[in-house]
Amino acid sequence: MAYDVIIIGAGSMGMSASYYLAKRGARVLMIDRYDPPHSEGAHHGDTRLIRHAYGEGSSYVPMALRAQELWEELNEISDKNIFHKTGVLNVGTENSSFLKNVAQSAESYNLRLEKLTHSQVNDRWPGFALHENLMGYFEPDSGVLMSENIIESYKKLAMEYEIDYLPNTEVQSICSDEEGIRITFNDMEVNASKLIISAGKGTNKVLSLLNEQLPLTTVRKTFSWFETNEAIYQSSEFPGWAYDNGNQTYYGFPSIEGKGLKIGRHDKGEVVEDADNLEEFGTFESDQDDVETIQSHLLSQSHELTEGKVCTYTNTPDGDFIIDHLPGRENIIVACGFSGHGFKFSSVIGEILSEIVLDEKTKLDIVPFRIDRFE
Ligand code: PYC
Repeated sequence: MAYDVIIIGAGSMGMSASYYLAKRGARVLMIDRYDPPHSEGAHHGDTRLIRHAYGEGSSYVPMALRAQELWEELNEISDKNIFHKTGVLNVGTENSSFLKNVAQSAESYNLRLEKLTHSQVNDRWPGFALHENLMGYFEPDSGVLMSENIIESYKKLAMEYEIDYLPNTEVQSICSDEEGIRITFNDMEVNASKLIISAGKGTNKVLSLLNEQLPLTTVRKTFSWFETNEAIYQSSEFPGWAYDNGNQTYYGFPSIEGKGLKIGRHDKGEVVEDADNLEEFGTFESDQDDVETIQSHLLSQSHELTEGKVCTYTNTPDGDFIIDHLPGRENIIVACGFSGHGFKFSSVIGEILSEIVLDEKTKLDIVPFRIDRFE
């Protein structure tokens, strides 16, 4: 059978693309070497933040706002919980470039944003104990996405549109020419007009089948949960948060459905050569020390660690994404290098990938994500 599109990689971006393409009538084959959601990539650990007043730069705001609309649509049609509107508190020193970007993003796009001193933060959320050199910008309309529920929901919806899905399958070869795409796996060959490669940390391994490589670095990251039953840390009372002091970046979540507070470090991490064999949580002293230190720095109470996990970021040299045709191969589209801040956009990136595959002009600007910026 010939497909309109084959998607290699059924993580957050590939799964969402499969849904938006199938919904629009495309014949889709999706292949993954695991069966997402799983713990081998970048989408596990229950939760991710969505921030609208974007500290990484205001050019991301239109994407964040469209992503939010699509999350709300998914919330309506899924039988799972997709989004908790907890709000997000962005914390830092007043002159940090992250907070300046947050304020600039809100001003440029007329977003609701409250500027708070450290004591206003501590009075409003007794779970915080910010030092006086810190301040906060609270965005009330953003919050927490349930990442694994999202992957399961897109998968169920895409299957209802009768995509073909091959989990636990490794692609053996890819051939692309003016006739289209041919791939082999398990000694079978299938054809398609287009190919999306959205294989996360496995992207360069897939690209090596085409003798291509992109400037991607895989980094081992950790995140942890801390025990708390206190009302002040539950999602009805406590927001998601992002902290940037210019040297260190952390993020955190309220306790959702009794799971405890979740905290992770966004900067640092170990560059890995073999991304399929990560050292387990606790291998490095910093795995535990980092998040314990930040608790005592930002929160009014420290809590006991109950669980820690590892995941990977696939980083580009500039921290911005790659969403583009592979140079010289108009029928291959690559979506990768989400650099630890992509999940919140996965709904809109799925929509964008569907527009590219269907030869439409994308509604949002994806020029900043072109591959030729690295030349
Ligand atoms: O981009 O907000 C974010 C984020 C949270 C956890 C990892 N990245």
